[in-house]
Amino acid sequence: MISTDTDECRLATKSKDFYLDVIQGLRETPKRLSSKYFYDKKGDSLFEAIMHSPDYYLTRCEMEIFIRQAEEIVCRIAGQNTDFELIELGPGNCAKSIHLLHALTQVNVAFNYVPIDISENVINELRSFLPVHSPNLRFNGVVGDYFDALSVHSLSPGTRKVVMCLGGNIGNMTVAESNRFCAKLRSYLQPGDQCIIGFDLVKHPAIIQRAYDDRAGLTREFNLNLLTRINRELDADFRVDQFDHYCSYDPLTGAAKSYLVSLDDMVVSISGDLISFEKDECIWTEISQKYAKDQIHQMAADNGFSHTAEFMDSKSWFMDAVWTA
Ligand code: AVJ
Repeated sequence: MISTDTDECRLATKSKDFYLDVIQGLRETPKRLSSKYFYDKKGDSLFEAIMHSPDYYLTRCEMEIFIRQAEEIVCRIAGQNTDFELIELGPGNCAKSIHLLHALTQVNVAFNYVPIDISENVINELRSFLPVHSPNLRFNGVVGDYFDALSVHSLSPGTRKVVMCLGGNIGNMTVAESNRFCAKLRSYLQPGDQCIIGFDLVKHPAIIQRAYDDRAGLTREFNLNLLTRINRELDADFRVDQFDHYCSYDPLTGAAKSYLVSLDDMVVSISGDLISFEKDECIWTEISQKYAKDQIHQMAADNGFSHTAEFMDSKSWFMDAVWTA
């Protein structure tokens, strides 16, 4: 394997950011770690398992929307009959969007698919999968930060844009952060451009609670894996068996929050920095925000979009909203 200076440099910067985020978060009160660090190799495969878990409904619901309603979604985004660029933020294995891509190739409209992901792995997988699966698809994968990639450089200026953010990824932001994200997204778009955003909807609290504390213990393992990753990549000595997974859903705010609970008083070294934990102290590791339909309509309006269409699964548990700038 050949590794160039820039590769090594990028790697070094990456793990430095990870280290700084971890140390800063654990020095805060209350302590916190960012859910964006869940996704190392083990985390990716645990998340894959979660998506297949009977207790985790989000993926199945959104999949149903894309399987059953792809043609209607296509009407909303390709109706104008102009060429466009279909940009997907965080495409994963593209299992949902592939249905939309197929439906789009059935209608007479030219488009270029641009998956953008921070993970080089994800983009490389798509580079080998897409040409086999959809030989006629024009696509151009981009590795990078969503907004860096969205800035005109990597995209064709003047071409109409449709930006997808599926999977309830927006749920990993607080409501305030989501509003900032939508406002920023809007600032990269021109009137007539669109976005398709996946929102997990409020529902019986017990269903949501179960999704983030599944009976097979996959979410627990997924949450705890963050400590294993910190041990390995940041030379730390967390005793992972001395932490518990805890999730609580608050129906009044729509926030499902996950925590790691320290089971004892302890001191942990992270690359030589010492962090102490009290028995029962919690590290907040994730938010998965749920939305009421009205809140989604309001979020569109507040950030310069009109809420053009909405697509829901048969249980009305998940919504893909189409917004027009
Ligand atoms: C990938 C952000 C949609 O919050 O539901 C799954 C991640 N965390 N189980 C979510 C997750 C715990 C997931 N998203």
